[in-house]
Amino acid sequence: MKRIKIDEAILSANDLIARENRAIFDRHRALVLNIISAPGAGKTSLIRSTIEKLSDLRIVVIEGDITGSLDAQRLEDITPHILQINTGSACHLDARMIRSALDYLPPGPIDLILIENVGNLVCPAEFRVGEDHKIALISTAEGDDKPLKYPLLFQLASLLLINKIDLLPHTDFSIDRAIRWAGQINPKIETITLSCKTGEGLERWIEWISRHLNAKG
Ligand SMILES: Nc1nc2c(ncn2[C@@H]2O[C@H](COP(=O)(O)OP(=O)(O)O)[C@@H](O)[C@H]2O)c(=O)[nH]1
Ligand SMILES: [Mg+2]
Repeated sequence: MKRIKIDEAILSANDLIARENRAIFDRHRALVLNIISAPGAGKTSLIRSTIEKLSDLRIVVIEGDITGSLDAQRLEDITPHILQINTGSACHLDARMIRSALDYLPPGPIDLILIENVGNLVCPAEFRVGEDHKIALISTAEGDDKPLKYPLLFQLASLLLINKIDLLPHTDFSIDRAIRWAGQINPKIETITLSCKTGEGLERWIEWISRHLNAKG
């Protein structure tokens, strides 16, 4: 008798669909960023600022929520290209969910696809969806120990964004500690500190995106 470990089976099935997603993304020549954070760290705010700053690019947003479409509604005035996925009880987006949204991509080239994953630092990191990069977003309001407590995300992410630096005077968050701990888990991770509220640091995030768009050609 062979006992199948369900988790492994689910994950490898997920990875097969992630590969299909990747092929679809490649046909559109899109750079795909999977943005992962705890609830309230600033994913929707970041996406809004990004669309505003990169208004000459063709950008599609995929919104993942357990229920409802409040975040999509917050973006509707600046882009028509929003695909909403409701995960039901699932605390993450998986490759199959993303695959079902890709039938609704606008035709032709797309520069950038921004995926707002379900707010959670654990499960979203476990599921590849065919993205180019996972972006780990934390905010100064939630403590600087997140890299140590949720290492998988920081191990897999290409970039750590530390948002809400405007709140630093009111918190005990240490940027140095957060960067050091993230670096211990993933020496290759880059870090950008920013505030979606004041706009400080956003230009470095935009430069990071431009660099990766150029690298894709
Ligand atoms: N002070 C401050 N508030 C922010 C910043 N970025 C986002 N917020 C606020 O934090 C709350 C949650 O942001 P949201 O983008 O909805 O986070 P999400 O749940 O990760 O999508 C909202 O009230 C935002 O206005 C920031 O840089 N500074
Ligand atoms: Mg949001």
